[in-house]
Amino acid sequence: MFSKAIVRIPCKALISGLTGADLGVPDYDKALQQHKNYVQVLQDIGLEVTVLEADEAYPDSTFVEDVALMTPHCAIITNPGAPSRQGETTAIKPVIAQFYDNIEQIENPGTVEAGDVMMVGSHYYIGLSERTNQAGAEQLIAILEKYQLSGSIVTMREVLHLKTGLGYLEDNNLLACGEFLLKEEFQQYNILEVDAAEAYAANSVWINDTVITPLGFPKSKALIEAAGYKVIEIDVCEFQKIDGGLSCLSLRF
Ligand code: CIR
Repeated sequence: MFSKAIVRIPCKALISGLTGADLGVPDYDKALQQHKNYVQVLQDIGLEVTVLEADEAYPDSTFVEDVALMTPHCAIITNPGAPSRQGETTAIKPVIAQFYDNIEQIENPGTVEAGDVMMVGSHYYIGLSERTNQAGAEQLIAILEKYQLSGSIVTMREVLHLKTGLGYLEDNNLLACGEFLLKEEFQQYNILEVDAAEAYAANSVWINDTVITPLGFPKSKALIEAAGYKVIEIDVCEFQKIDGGLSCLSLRF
């Protein structure tokens, strides 16, 4: 169960955030409103939310999930693989220090973005992506093991981050799409197959028995409801334009 979340208000520079999507430029005012709604939903679910000020130096800084991995025993500040995002870690560290005594750090030449890390109980799957490299994944596994946690590496090639195509919903239920459907290491889970046309909804997030899912993906919503969850839809289409999903917008712990 989670009790807290950290989010960062999108900055105006968000409109020039990194993207591989061909969905146009985000509307900043709409993004701000969507972010407010997102925070409201987290609060309604019962999380105590720390809302950080916008940071104009970093267009993608609203995607706080990527700069830290929060575990029950320690927080790990990552080392983003995207050069334009590397400085984001400096600003998040003092915030996390308010909540954690044990803070670890991924160092060069290792890179990790925590969108590539999926927690399943005390095990952490780490996707090797364009942002997370082998050295970073190995450092992360060594840190996890220091705290009696474990990690393993997942190869991938189709999506930006591991959790772009996967979402663990607890109780052995795993939302999955595309290349992840047939991966050996995930066959032990009850795979909820997200339709390829709704791939964006694979990035849905379990929070204390509620699943938040992006608005506009009815088949995925029905799939998650059929698995027994209460579902709340949130419109995050302005963030989708720059490859951001629901999980990326918060650190939950
Ligand atoms: C980026 O490319 O870094 C941002 N535009 C989107 C980050 C999305 N984060 C995530 O999937 N965890």
